[in-house]
Amino acid sequence: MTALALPEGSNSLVKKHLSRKILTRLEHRKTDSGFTLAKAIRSGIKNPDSSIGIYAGDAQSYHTLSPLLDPIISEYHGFSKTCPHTSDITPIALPLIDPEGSYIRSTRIRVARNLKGFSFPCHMTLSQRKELEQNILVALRGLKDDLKGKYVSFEQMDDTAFQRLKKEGLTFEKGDRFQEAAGMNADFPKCRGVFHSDNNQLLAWVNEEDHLRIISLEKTSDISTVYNRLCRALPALNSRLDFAWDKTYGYLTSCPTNIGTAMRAGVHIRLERLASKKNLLQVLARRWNLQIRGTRGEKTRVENAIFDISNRQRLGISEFGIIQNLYKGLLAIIAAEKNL
Ligand code: ADP
Ligand code: CIR
Repeated sequence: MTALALPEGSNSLVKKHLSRKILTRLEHRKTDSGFTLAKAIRSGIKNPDSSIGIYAGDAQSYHTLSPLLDPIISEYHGFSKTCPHTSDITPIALPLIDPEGSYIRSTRIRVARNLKGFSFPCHMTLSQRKELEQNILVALRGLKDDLKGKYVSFEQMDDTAFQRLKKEGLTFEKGDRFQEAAGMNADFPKCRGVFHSDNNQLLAWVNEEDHLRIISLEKTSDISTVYNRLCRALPALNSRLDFAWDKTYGYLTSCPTNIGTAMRAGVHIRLERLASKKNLLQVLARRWNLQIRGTRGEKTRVENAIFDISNRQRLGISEFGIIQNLYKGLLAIIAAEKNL
């Protein structure tokens, strides 16, 4: 058994696609920053219940480890990298899905971004994390009008302030065991923090799973307003920051499930009746290529029948395509809930 053996019984995509042949081909490769296959699959080795089990340590990983990453990407996104990825981040106007607020509690759209020239969070030194945080802060300070706000550094935050941010759903926490095993929690909480606009509708998480998670959210079903806020924030940040991008893989992220648009658009929705008809909900979600997560995020449980429903595919689809699927899928799910 080689040191790179993935656990018996694991159903992760990395286990499925890391054949002996690919292992032999990749085990001695290194990116310019020194990232290797062994580092990339640490999380999958440590966590037999991983669904994916691999993270990229820098932009170059997507090319250096492509014989392994490409089949994982194709299987997850249902899309092979055959044509250039195109981005379409322009304002939209869709009617409210749930004007009475009977089902949808909140809408949240996030994109992940990493900065060109820096390794990704599972493969960074403390001094790189510091430099990155400083660059990001300069860009965040440039946000204007309703987008302007303040940055709260984890190092300076006391527990009361942290609990307040947590209660309002504005902050992230130390990474879970998947991220821990990948090396993402190194030097935590140093150089981590949360920016929130004065109205708490725009957030930027710094040095979490990706250098930046840019999030637009509010407690309504108004997908257009939430999306359009992101459409304003992204170019403003992009004018000061150079994002890691590849013409076929789109925006490059730590987890291969996030490349492409790097966007997750979703709602918290209370589905009292469908909560006891999970199979029907899964059928509807699959039909619209949607993913169901727990109330407190990925790999958490559904509390009080509040589901997190969002797009699954991020590559091979435009940002607007994601919003359209989500919109139509949610209309179908709400109609099914009403009919039960
Ligand atoms: P990510 O969105 O970064 O991929 P998670 O699934 O861990 O990862 O979600 C991050 C956080 O966002 C969690 O605390 C989750 O409860 C919160 N969240 C997700 N969707 C919504 C939503 N529609 N409204 C409010 N909070 C949400
Ligand atoms: C895993 O492999 O299970 C974790 N690293 C989580 C990856 C899943 N991410 C996702 O579905 N967006």
